Amino acid sequence: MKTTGKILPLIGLLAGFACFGQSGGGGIINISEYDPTSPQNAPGDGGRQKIIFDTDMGNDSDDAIALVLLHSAQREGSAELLGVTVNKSNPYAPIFTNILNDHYGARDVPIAYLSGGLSTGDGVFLKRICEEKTTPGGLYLYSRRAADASQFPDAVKFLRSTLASAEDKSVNIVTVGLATALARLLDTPPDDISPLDGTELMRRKVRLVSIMAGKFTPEVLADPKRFPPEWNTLCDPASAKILFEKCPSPMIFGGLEVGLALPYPHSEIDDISKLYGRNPFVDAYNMFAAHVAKNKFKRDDGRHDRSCYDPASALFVLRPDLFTLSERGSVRVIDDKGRVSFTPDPHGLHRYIIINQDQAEKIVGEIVRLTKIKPAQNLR
Ligand SMILES: [Ca+2]
Repeated sequence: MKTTGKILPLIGLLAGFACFGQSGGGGIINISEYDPTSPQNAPGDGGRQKIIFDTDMGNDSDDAIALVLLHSAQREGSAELLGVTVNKSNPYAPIFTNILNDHYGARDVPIAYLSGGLSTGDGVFLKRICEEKTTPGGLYLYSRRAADASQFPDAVKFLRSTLASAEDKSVNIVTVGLATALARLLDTPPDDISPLDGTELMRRKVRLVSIMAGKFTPEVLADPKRFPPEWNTLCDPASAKILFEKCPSPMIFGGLEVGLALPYPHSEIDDISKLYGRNPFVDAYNMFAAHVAKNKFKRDDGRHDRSCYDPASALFVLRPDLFTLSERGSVRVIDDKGRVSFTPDPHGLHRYIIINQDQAEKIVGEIVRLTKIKPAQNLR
């Protein structure tokens, strides 16, 4: 079951809310004091943040929320999406990503695919949406450029080439799935794409890694082995360990508790559906909500306000002013189940996100605003 890691730990939900209102004892620092990328902190190119979105698209619907958010931000001018790397090794995952890109007017945004990864299932909605036809035996309901996953370039080569051609410290990586692709990137040697190895490429080119991974409530931090691991690190703990230990770039961790505090109202999805008609993002949300309602809450009404784990990490790059960060430190994978620890360290490259109720409401408001902007497909 692909969703249990995010859904099951109700204790994480309670702990997540319990962390609201922290302000001092743990060395909490406001974003205004956080400047890991100085003097490169100010985005170039007219304020547009260059972003690579690294996703396990299909394991949850919040990856789709995050990608739609980034497409809207690109249309508004605050983001430039350099590409999407799909780290879920199911052939429908890049095709669904292709469908979303096309529907939101981002046909030119490259998609790359990681084969041989550890997450391979069809998930709740990938195959259903990708295979839906307008009539039996007719055309696909949602257009796509690619007929199959073999048409997408390799994710690790794509990461190397995209970073190699980027300006120094200009690229934000939003990674919201398994760490497999980034771990493989870090271990790449120099090649015909770049004389730099993967670690050096990241050191030179990456401004920030905004990652959805781990749990950082006071209770979990005090004794992480008492709690189940978070889904992304659970799925590929070996790659998470490599990424956390070797990544030379600042990393901002959005823990499970952050997403749990950010429910995307199902009523807003109903609005989008009424406004714009059939939409692959709406379909994914509704199918996953029905799945959670039935399997987690034993209800058949299909209603569930999906948690915004991944959208939080995407929005952080664009609107860091909406978030608060922990002190600096070091996040480490501490066992083969993907549990993580955080050790304060004034020279550490890692911080985790902390939000209070007021911040949560503002963050949800901004996520909803961006994802309700009219899809390009519906402008025709
Ligand atoms: Ca994800």
